[in-house]
Amino acid sequence: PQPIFRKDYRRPDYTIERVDLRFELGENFTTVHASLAVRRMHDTPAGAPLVLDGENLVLKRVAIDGRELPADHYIVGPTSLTIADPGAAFTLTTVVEIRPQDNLELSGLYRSSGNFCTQCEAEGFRRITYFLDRPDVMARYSVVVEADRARYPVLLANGNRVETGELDGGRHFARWDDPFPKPCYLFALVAGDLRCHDGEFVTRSDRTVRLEIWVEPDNIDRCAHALRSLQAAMRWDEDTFGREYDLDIYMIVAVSDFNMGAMENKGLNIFNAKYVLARPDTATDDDYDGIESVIAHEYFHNWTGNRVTCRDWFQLTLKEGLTVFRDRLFSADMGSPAVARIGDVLGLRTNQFAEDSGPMAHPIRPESYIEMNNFYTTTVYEKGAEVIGMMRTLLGAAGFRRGMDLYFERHDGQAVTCDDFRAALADANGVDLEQFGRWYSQVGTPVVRARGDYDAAARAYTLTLEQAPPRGRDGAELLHIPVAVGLLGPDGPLALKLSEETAASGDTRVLELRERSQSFRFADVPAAPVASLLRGFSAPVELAVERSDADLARLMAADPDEFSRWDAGQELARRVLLRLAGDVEAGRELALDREFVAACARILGDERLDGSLKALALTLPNERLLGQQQQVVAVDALHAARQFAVQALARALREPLLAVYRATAPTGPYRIERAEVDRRKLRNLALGYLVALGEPDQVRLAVEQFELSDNMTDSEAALAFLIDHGGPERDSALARFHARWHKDPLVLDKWFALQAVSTHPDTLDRVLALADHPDFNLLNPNRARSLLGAFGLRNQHQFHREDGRGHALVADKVLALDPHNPQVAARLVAAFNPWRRFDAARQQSMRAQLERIAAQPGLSKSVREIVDRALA
Ligand code: DPP
Ligand code: ZN
Repeated sequence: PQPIFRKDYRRPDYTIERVDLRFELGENFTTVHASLAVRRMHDTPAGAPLVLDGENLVLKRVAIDGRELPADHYIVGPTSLTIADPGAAFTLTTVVEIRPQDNLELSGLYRSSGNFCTQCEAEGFRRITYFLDRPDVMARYSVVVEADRARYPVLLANGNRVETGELDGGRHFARWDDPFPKPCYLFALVAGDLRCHDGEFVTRSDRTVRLEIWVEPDNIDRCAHALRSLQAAMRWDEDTFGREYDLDIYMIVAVSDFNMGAMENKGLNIFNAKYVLARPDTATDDDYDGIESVIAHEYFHNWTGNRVTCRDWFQLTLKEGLTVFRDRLFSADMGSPAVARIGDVLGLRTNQFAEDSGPMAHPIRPESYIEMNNFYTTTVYEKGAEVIGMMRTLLGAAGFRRGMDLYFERHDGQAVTCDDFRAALADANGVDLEQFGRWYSQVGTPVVRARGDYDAAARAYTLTLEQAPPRGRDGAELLHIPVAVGLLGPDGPLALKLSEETAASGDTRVLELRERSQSFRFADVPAAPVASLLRGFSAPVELAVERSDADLARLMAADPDEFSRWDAGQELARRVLLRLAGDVEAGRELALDREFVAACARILGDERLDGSLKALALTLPNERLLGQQQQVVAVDALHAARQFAVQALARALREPLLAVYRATAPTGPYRIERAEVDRRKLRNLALGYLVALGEPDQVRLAVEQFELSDNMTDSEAALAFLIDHGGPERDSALARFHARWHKDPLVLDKWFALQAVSTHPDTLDRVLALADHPDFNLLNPNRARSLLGAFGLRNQHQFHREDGRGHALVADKVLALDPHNPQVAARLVAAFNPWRRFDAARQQSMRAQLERIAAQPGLSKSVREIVDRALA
C-alpha cells in the first residue's frame, strides 16, 4: 500500500450537494439506494472523470438523471466507481447490496447484538455506498430507513424525523432529514429493539431540545448519569464558549461492539456502551468520570468538528486536539482541576511520550499515512490538546475565547485546516503565532533545561531556560514554549518581580521561551529560592533540571501549585525507585529511603490535601514510566524495586494506613459526589498498601470489603488487591464475581482486565487460560482490549517476560484478529512498538514476533503499517 501525503492535498474535482438514501435492511443483505446531486467544481476541466470511493459493495444499478448508464461509461474497481465524463451538474443514482451481518470490521453498516448501527469515521461510508468519501465534501442528507417492524421497532438517522409509516410484509420506515450540510463521516443510522431514557434541555435562546439515550432494554436503568452529563455539557458550552445546540433533538445510542469510545455523528451519537451505562453496583467512580467526559467530548464536537470540520484527515487534531482540550476544561470545572490535570499528565507521559519516542512517532498533524485509522492516536488527541492549551496559556482565557469566536464566525459550515484555526486565534488577538505553528509539525518530546543562579549581593535570581530537540532529532526548529514558573523562598512562595517590571505581583509567571537559550532575571529575591518549573505542566516537554532531593521535598511540601506539588513528589519517587532498581541489579540489599518515607507520611497526614490528591501523591510511578527513564528498560529490576517499595512503605506506615482505612469507612449508601469519591480513593489507596503486606488480617480487610461493599468502585478495588495477593482468597473472589456478573459484558470486562494487569507471578499462565475461557470473545473489541490490550499495553513485567511467552501470546492473537477486525488488531500490535528499548533477549523475542506477523500473507494494511514502521 502507498502512503498518502499531506502535501499532495487537492480539492475534489466534483462535489456532492444533496444526498438521498434509502436503506432496505434485511437479514441476509441490505440494499442501499443513493441519489446524489453532483456538481463539477468550476475549475475542473470538462470531461474529467468522477471517481467515487466504494469498498465491499455489489453494484446493482447506476444511472445519471434517471437514465441507466451504458456499461462502457463506467468502471467498477476494487475500491472505486469511475464514471467517464458525467457532465457539469447531474443526479447520480446507484443501488448497491451490502452485508452488514458479515461486517466484523465494525466499519460502515454492521450488526451489534442483533441491531443495525454504523461507524463511518474515518472512511467507513464508502462501505455503505459509492461516494466522495472525504471530509471536504459536505452535503445535505435525507435518509429513509426500512426494516421489519417487529425486530427493528426503532429506526434512527441524523437530523429530524419527518415521516414514518407502515409497509407491506410487516415492514415499516422512517424518514430523517438533516438540515445541516455535513461530511459523510458524520452519517449515522441505527435500527433495533431499543429503549429510550429521555430528558430535555432548554437552550439559552429558550428552545427546548429533546434528549434521547437509546439502549438495549436490560440497560434502561443505567442511563441517568449519561443524561445528566449531557445536560451539564450543553449548559457549559453555552456558558463557556457561547455555543448553543442547533437541532431540536439529540440522540445517543449505546452499542456493545464498537471500535472506538464513541462517535459524534450529527444529532445521533453512537457510543461504546462503556461510555454510557452506569449504575453504582456496575460502574466505578472512574467509569462515571469517563462517561461524563466522553459524553461531553462528543457533544462539544457539534461545534468543533461538525459545524466546522476538517478539510482532510491530516487536520484531525483540528477537531480532536481542540475537543479533548474542551472536554478537559469541562471536567476540570465539574470536579477538581488539580486531580484532572494530574490525570491528563500521567496519561500523556505514560502513553504519548512513549509513542513520540518510538517507531510510530508523528507530529500532531501527520505528514503521511497508509491507514488513517492508525492515526487516531494519543499524539493527535492528547498532545494536540496540550498544543491548544499552550495557546490558551499564551493568550489568556479571554483572548482564547475571542479567538474561538472568530474561528466560528469565519468558518461555520466549512471544512478547514489547523492553520485556519491558528490564524483565527492570532488575528483575534493581534499576536503572532507563526513560530508557535511549528508545534504542528514537530515530532518527539522536546527537552527544556533549566538552571538557576542566585546573586545574594544583588538579591537577584537568574533563571536560564534552554530548549533542546528531542533525543535523536537534532536540527529541529526552535519552538515557542510557555514555561510557567514560581519561586519558593524560605517562608513560602515569593511575589515575583522580573527585573523589567515595576512592582512585584502574583506568584506565577509564564515565561515565553522562543530562543535556544534565554535568561530571566527576578529582582528582590531575599534568599536563594527553589524554582517551581512548568507549573500546571504548561508545555508538553521533558524538564531537565538539577535539583536535590531536599529541593524536591520542599516543593512537595510548599509549592502552592497543586500539580507541581504532586509532580515534585513523583520525581522524588522516580529517583528512589530507579536507585532501588540499580540496587536490585547489583545484588545489593534493598532499603527504602528514609526521607522519602517521611515525605509520604506527611502527605498521608496533610490536612490541606483531599483524598484524591493524597491517593495520587502516594501512588508510586508505574513501571512503564520508570522504564522510559532508562537506557535499557530493566523489566525485572523495576518490578522488584517497585514491589519492594510498596511493601516497605506499607510496613513503615502500617498504623497510619490502618487508621486512614478505618476513618474512611462508608457512612451510607454509595453516592457519586466529590467528597465521597475522595473518600473512596483514599480508602482504597490505604487498602492496597495494607494488602501488599500479605498478612492475614489485612487480606481479610479486602475480603470483607469485597463482600460487603454496595458499589463497584470498592469491590473492584478489593478484587484487584486480592488478585495481586493470590491464593484461595483470590480464587474465591474471582469465582463469586464471575457468578454474579457473567451476563453483564461491561462488568465481565473488568474481571478479565484485572487479571491481565495483575502483578502476581502466575499472570501469564492465567491470561493464556483466559484467552480460552468460554466468555472470552476476540471479536468483541471491549473484550479483546480488556484481556489482551490490558496485558500487552499495561503489564510491562508480564508481557515482557524474558521467556518471550507474553510476546508470543499477543502476536498469536494479533494474527487471529487481523482478518476480522484490523483496526483493533493494529492497536494490539502496537504493544511491540517499544521493542528497541529492551535488552538483547527481549529485543530478539519481539523482533521475531514482528517478523512472524509481517510474513503473514494477506495481512491488513492497518497492521502492516504498524509492523513495517516498527521493523524499519
Ligand atoms: N469518535 C472519535 C472521537 O470523538 C473520533 N471522532 O474522538
Ligand atoms: Zn473526538
